[in-house]
Amino acid sequence: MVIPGNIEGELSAPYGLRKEQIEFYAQNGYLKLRQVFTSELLNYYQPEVSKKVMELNRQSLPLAQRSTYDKAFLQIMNLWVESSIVRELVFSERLARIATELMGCRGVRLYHDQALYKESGGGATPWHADQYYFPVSNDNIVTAWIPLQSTSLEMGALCFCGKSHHLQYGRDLEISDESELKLAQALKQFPVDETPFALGDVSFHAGWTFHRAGANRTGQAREVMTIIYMDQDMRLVQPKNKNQESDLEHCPGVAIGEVIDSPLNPIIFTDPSKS
Ligand SMILES: O=C(O)CCC(=O)C(=O)O
Repeated sequence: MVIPGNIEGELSAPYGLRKEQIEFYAQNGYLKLRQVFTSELLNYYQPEVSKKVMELNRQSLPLAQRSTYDKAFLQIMNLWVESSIVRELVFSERLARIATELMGCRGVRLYHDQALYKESGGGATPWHADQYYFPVSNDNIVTAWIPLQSTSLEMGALCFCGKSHHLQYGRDLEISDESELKLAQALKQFPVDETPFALGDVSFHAGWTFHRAGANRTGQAREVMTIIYMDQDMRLVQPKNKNQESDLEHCPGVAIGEVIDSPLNPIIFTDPSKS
């Protein structure tokens, strides 16, 4: 299918990140950006992302019978491999340039993408930091969270704990009832950003920033696409827990100590002035 010219242009044109926004990310470990994409673009990709989620979903248990993790969302990874249309969004230069500028590295490669669909009645996403799951050599890893509809707190908008990327406590906690309980206590000293997302808003959070989302108390699924970018020079390290062991599947054929340069981890953007 041929991509409409205006959408192609929007995917690649720079967003125009300001210096104070880069500073906010460095200080707080996350950044919420307004109107990164138009509703036209998101409404163009939403049907394909949803189609792939439905096709690839293997979760068939009713919500009441699932674990806390599985109640939080349907999680479908690496849609870009399954759909040439979703690939266009995941390879957006606009998004990858933002990730590169926020982390101050010379470029970014894909760790993986994932759709996170919180069903109507789906549970809360407990407090956690993503980097607990990643066997990587430095902290330059960031998730872009891209809602495919306007997302209220009632629907499960993502919330961030500002400055929590400096906290060492809780870095050994997987997503669970335990992480929710222990981190809710430990994070009381930090400011929480709990605000809705308009359609077009996109957030970026660092690997060690603690975040959560409430339950979906609306009658509509909360449809979100995410892209995890890492420093293009990131190396694989020895996994430190069973979840990092499982995440090796995202870096096929890469040996411990090597740059994560597998076919599943393409470079999406390199800053021409730093290449
Ligand atoms: O979408 C959610 O509920 C959680 C998202 C999240 O934890 C992430 O993208 O890192």
